[in-house]
Amino acid sequence: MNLVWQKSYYEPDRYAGLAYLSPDDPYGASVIKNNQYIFPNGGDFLTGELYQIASIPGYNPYSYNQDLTTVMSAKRTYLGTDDTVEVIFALAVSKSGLGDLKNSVLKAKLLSGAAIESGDVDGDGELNLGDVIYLANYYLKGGSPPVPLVIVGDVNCDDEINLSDVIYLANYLLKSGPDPCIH
Ligand SMILES: [Ca+2]
Ligand SMILES: [Ca+2]
Repeated sequence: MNLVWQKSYYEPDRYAGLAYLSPDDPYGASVIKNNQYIFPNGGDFLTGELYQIASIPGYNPYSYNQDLTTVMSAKRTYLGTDDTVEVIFALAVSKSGLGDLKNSVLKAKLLSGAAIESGDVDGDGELNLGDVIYLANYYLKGGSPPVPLVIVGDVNCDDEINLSDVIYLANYLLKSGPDPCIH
């Protein structure tokens, strides 16, 4: 997930995040100090300053607790005169912790129509046997549904969630079976 987030200093469970959803990976993201980049200039960047920040590839966090701004930049795209490009970002806030923030971003991703990977049904960011057990519990024992939306449990993309998904996921993890599908 291409997500940059900031955590409230005063409210530990309060988060705000910026995610780049499509068309591909972002070029870079930086967290910058407001009192250095914004306020001294009357609420605006100096000429070339924003370009300089946005030209740094990768994630460049600034982790000191103070007033901060997040800048995220896309890869360079070359367009003809009649071309259009659709770029989708998501802004999310949460008062219930980082997991809730990530789930909100994934929901936004689904709603935007962007591709979403299946398989991490417990939403912990990893694909492992815990997901097989979680999915089996959901289907067989009425356990908690896959998060953030049930669709991530349909790992073979046949529009149903049933025992074949549990087996498919187990095969992938234990027997090098095919990858969980992308919706
Ligand atoms: Ca997982
Ligand atoms: Ca299925």
